[in-house]
Amino acid sequence: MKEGGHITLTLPPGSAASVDERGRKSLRRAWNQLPRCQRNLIILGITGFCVTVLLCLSGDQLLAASLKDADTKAEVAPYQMPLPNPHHHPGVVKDVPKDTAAASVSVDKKAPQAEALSDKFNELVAYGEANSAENVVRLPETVAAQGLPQAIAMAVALPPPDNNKEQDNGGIDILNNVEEPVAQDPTDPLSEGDQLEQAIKNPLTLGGVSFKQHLKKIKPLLAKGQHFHGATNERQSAVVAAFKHSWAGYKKYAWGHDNLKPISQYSHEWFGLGLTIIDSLDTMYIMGLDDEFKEARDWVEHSLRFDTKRDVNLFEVTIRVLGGLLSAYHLSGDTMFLSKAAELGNRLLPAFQSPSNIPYSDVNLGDLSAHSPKWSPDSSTSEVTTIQLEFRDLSRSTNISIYEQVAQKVNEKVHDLEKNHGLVPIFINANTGTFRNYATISLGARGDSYYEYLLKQWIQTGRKDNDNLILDYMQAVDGVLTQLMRRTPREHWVYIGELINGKDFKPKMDHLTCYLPGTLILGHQNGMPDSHLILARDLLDTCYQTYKMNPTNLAAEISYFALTEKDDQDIYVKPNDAHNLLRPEFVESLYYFYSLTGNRTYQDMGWTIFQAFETHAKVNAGYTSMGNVKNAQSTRLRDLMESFWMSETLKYFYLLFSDDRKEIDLEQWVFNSEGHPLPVYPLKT
Ligand code: DMJ
Repeated sequence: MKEGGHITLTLPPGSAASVDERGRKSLRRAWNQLPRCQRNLIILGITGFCVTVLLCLSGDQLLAASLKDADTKAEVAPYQMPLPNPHHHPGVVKDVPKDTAAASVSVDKKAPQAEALSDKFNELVAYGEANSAENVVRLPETVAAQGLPQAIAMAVALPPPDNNKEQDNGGIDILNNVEEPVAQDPTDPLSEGDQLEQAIKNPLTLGGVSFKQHLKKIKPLLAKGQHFHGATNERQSAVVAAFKHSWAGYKKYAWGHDNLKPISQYSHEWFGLGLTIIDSLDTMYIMGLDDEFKEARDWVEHSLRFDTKRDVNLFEVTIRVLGGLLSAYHLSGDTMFLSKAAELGNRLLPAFQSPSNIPYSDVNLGDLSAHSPKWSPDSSTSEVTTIQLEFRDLSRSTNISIYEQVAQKVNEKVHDLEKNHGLVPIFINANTGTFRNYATISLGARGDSYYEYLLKQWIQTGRKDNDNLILDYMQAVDGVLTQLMRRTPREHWVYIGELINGKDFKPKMDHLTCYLPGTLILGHQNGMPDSHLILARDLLDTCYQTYKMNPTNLAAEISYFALTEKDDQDIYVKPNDAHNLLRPEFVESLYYFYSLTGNRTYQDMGWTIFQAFETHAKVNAGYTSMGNVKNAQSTRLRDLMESFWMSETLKYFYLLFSDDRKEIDLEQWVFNSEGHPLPVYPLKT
């Protein structure tokens, strides 16, 4: 029955009838004349033949046949370019998709969707060509906001071609789409691990090209720079004078070193990164100290080196150096600072190569390795959660995603961990990614800025509804209110205690915790409940009292609070805790209260404290830490001027005394934990 692929029906002799010769009538007559059994046999034969043919064809051929059939009838749909796997297809975007895509989407000019898609695609291809660095994934806000299909967005974010290598399309004919591309994660054009490796191996590059080349590509994204008018009143001028005095001592005795020892008139080295210069940059810019800013800027450009083989602390270097450089960049618009920040960001990345995504605490910037602290297997919780503002800003400023990605993973990891009413233990292990069992819970040392950065990151990223950051923040403040907040028995001072071993209440509060009123009022300004504001106000009063209660009008590092009336005093300081390191936290909170309410009482409170520093901390070569704030006649000068004095304490004094309480607009800027303002970004849709 089957001959050369043609089908022939053989009818009984004598009754054979050809369709061509006799027409339908005679064929039907002949068929009817056949005996019934013969007709049945013929039907059976035809059916059997058809079944055999069907069984011989493959499923694919059948589907192709049916689709081909459908194609000829249906309107042609716009062609979606297949997504090549960037690991197997270097350079395919640059060489292939523009024309292919354009041709493909214009297959049917009548389809309205196709034209719109074509426009968007071409727009993106143009953007992709201008930003062909390997790990660029972020789209310009305007484009991203249009909700463009991610598949197409990804196509333009693929690696640039390596002209020295032959094109390897992995056997897939993209032009003819003969084989399905390998499915890929649309958020990961290069793979995070590869991006990380690339940045670490080449710390002087961004996205595989030199800083200069990369910055040229992202020119439209670069910061424009801000203008400040300088001091406008006596109090501000007094702060500027204090800054100049500090700067002069540092310049004379410690230039290029981390800190000044103003008593011995010598330098103090910690990381060997000129911390005081970098921490002071934005303060000088805001104060309008142009000459000082210029000499600091030139030192950063010509003398700051990150390639020394020395361990540094990830958190400290991130908030002081990375934050300081980024802030200087945003305020001045000088891209030299951004290049330096990018190099530092690359050199800090080894910290994130841990099994858990929780970073190691220590990084060697020269040999590009990282490890846990020498004294413990654990990192401090506040340290690993107080790097995100800076790493995110580095990503958004450079349009290179890896920094934000690694920092965001820490957020996610910590979010998933079990907490005590939203409160976190102060130690976390970078290898296991878990909190240390029975670790203390505190809003002071090692815990403080975890809570600060939940709120500030949420503000930095445009205040998304129901974001984990703000949900965790609200839960944590509830935990503070229910688990840690107490009042003293007589004078009812509100304070925040600690939970030793995660459970036993201790009525101890670090001065560090006095950042909290400022953070709480900032949160309230951004929609948090009134209970936060009430706590903020009460705690601010207590913090002020920790200054006013001492004859120096300066606060001690740690204060204790009475639990019962048996204690002599409601607030007291133990001899070993009576030192003052020129810390900023209370002045910082006063600044937020003034900036957000306009109430000048906070300025007066700050002025009292500023004068106390003038009286007790000022020495010939600068300002110094003290050993004892409880005795105005014997403060026991300690001989260290930490860089946060110029980065934070003096900056917050200066802004607190400003006639313009929005000299830095808190709607547009968010201060990092070291007092460096960074821009607030619009919400990504
Ligand atoms: C600063 O380095 C930062 O404010 C940090 O978050 C906490 N400690 C000091 C200032 O006290």
